[in-house]
Order: sequence, then structure tokens, then C-alpha cells
Amino acid sequence: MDERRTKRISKYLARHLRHDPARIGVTLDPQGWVGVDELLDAAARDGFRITRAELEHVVATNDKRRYALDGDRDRIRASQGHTVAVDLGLAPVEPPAFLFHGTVGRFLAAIRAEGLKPMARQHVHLSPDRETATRVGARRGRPVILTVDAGTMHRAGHVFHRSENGVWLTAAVPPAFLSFPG
Ligand code: HQG
Repeated sequence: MDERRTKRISKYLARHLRHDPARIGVTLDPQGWVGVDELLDAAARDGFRITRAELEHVVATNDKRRYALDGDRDRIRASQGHTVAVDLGLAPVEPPAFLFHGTVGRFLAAIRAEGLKPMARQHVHLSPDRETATRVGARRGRPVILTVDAGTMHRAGHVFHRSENGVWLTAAVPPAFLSFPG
């Protein structure tokens, strides 16, 4: 399948599995799953026909493994990034000593004042390494990488989860646990 088609399908899935399932009349279960047949039928009604094979291909080859099929391969969900309320059912895990967050200069004043907030999403997203954080920040402009003292945060009682595709999630990061470059 060509790259453009794969990307279009991935974006379509993100829109409806993370943000706006109601737009095509599907309902996510509380853990964010929806039946593959239900999703593909709804997509077809929406004029965006996706075959089962294409869907499997996107799940398997997606650069960030954004989507997961369940054990029976009859349900699909986004592994993270939701703006709709879902409980991914992830167990709390102890984070590494440091995690990273890629952002851009225009947000720094607010982040210094109030820390990292989930904004529209369900969690603040943190990266395990600077390279990944740099890519996240670069979506919005010249990336600025913040270091999160995750070990200290965890000892202070903050809960961390790691999504199925390796993104670290937490409710918020107060300014005391952040270091800014420069
Ligand atoms: C910023 C992509 C002002 C925050 C990525 C970020 C990631 C604040 C933006 C995933 C703030 C929110 C998530 C505050 C945070 N005041 N701005 N207090 N606190 N911000 O997209 O982390 O490709 O919701 O720095 O790779 O950029 O979609 O979060 O710039 O994993 O799979 O507010 O999305 O993954 O933006 O990205 P986002 P994010 P996918």
C-alpha cells in the first residue's frame, strides 16, 4: 500500500479512535475499543472505504504503533493520545529517573508558571529519550526539550503509565519537577 494511503488511513483512525467517534456514529467502549467491523462499516457509510487488509497493514506498520488490535483481532483502539475520556486500563509503572517533553518557545512562559498540563488530551505525554521529544516538539516549530524529574515525581506520589507504544503518561507535571534548557 502506498505511503499516502497509509497516512490517510492512520489520520482517519486517529480522528475517530481518539477524538470524535460520534462523527461517524461509533461508540468506543470505556477502554477505548471499537469493533473492527463496526468501524469499517461506519467508515464506508462516511464515504471512506477501508478494507480489513488495509486496516491490518496500518496497525502493523504504523511508525509509532498508534493502534492496537485485541487478542481476537476483532476490536481496535488507539494506544494513547485520546481527547475523549477512556480508561486504557494501564497499570501504574515506575518511570525512569528522567523523562522528556518536547514543546516550543511560545508555551514556555505558561509552562514555567503552571507546569505541563494535558491540554485537550487525557494525559501529559512524555518521551523516554530526547530524540523522541525533539520529534514531538518539532511538530509545532523549533523544538525545546524539557527534562522531567520523573523519579522524584514518582517518589512524591505521582502516578505514571506507559502506553502500549512506549509513550509515558501522567496527569500533570508541576513546575518544580521541570528543568528548562539554557
Ligand atoms: C503544551 C503526538 C501552555 C505542550 C506526539 C504541547 C505525542 C502547554 C501542547 C502526542 C502547557 C499540547 C502528544 C501549559 C503543556 N501551557 N502549553 N501549561 N502544558 N503545553 O499535542 O505532547 O503523532 O496535546 O507542550 O508524538 O505535543 O498524535 O501534546 O506542545 O506523543 O501519535 O501544549 O501526540 O503523537 O499538545 O503530543 P499535544 P504533545 P501522535
